[in-house]
Amino acid sequence: MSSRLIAISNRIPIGANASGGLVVALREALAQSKGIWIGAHPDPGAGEERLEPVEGGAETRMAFRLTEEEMSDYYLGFANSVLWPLCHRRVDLVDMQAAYERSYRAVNARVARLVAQMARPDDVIWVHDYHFFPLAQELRALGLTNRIGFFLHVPFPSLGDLSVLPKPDDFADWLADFDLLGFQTQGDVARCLEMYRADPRAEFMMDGTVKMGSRITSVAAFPIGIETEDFRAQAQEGGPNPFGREAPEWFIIGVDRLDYSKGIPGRFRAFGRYLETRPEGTRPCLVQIAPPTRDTVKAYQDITNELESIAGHLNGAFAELDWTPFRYIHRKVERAKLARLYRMAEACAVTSLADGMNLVAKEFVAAQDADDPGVLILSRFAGAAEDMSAALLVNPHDIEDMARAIGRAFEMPLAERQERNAALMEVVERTDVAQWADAFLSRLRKCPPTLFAPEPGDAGMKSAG
Ligand code: ADQ
Repeated sequence: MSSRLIAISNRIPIGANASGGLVVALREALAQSKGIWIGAHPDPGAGEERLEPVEGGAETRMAFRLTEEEMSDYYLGFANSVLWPLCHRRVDLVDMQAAYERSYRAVNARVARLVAQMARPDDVIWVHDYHFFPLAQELRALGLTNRIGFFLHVPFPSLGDLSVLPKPDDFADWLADFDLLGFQTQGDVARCLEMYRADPRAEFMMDGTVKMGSRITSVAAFPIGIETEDFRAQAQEGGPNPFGREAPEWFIIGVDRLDYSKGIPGRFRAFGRYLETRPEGTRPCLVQIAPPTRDTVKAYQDITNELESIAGHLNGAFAELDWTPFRYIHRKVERAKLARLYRMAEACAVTSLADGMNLVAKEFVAAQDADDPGVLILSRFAGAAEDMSAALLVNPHDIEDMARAIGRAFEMPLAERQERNAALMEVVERTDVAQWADAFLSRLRKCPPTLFAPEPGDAGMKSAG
């Protein structure tokens, strides 16, 4: 029987129409291997020791239920109030509580038991994101010798920041039980290797792998992308003008989950600064689409209030009876409409203070008309900047720098826009999400097999291959 793929992510698509790059990429890979996708059900339960089938997908989806307490302590707590700020260089926002850590470990241990119940020895296991850093360790402790890979969607934390964890050395141990660690950028790979370099237990092998005890782990970058063709087709399809009769003359678009890592307040201030210096008679707009997330966490309530206050203040200062420079939409927009908005926009601002990749940057480029493209303004701190250097790269901590970039975008000659767009499009096509999944999985399947599961609390025995 051929090897199946088991994918594990915190969020699992619900319903037949679930879309999004990760859904499509994993769905294809899962369909090819008759695989299984395991994730947390959006509705809480009693924390049962069983998986339940989730209807709707062509692939097999199985969900576990988190209790209300786990939603609060594991998900909103350790994952999103400790690990998320840690990975996004905001250790000042880390809210460390013993109950959070306990819940995180307990959920990972339970998910490992559930995976172990269904995994066959030759299944390949692909774990996604910071919710499951210790999952391989838990699986190895249960005796699994399968190939287990991990992809981190967010930035790898810096060595100094890792010290905020209750037991920083555990972090390297957790990761060492994966066969392959995949990151968004070379910068993330470098930070991970720096962590191992600082750890006297780690040894660097000739082939670039890292050895901890008897465990050998490969570390590589796999920049994620979007469904480029599909998104381009949606943008080209046309449809009603999303603005109706209120279309702005000239606009710059921002699309983000409302998160402090996305640098939205700085973007608003930079646009305000640009308005002060703009050519006379022009009426540009910033259209910001930002649906709320994790809004029971205080840091998220703070950013919501901050943005409303800046937008209100700047509109008060600049708006006229027939012109509102800030249009701030606090909800989700369906993808076809989003694609059209990107295509209509003169520019897109991605000003993250830290970001694993940032798919909005790629979506904006894919949606452009190559003959008359808009301009991408991109933070140097988004993973996307590593490959997308043909964008107008900005420092999101420097309001003047961003205001200047907005001015440049509005004035950029057609030939330069076309040239930059062509270079960016080449990147977006090359890093398509299907290629990303293929590259990761084929590398994982080539990792040397683990021969024995580790003794509890100690290193595993793995062939050096
Ligand atoms: P996110 O932090 O969610 O993802 P991003 O990569 O920009 O960030 O993806 C956001 C997605 O949500 C995009 O597809 C975007 O179109 C969509 N979206 C945002 N606002 C929307 C709205 N109002 N309406 C509709 N759709 C909206 C995490 C990491 C990123 C990494 C991705 C993928 O934080 O750095 O790029 O995973 O690995």
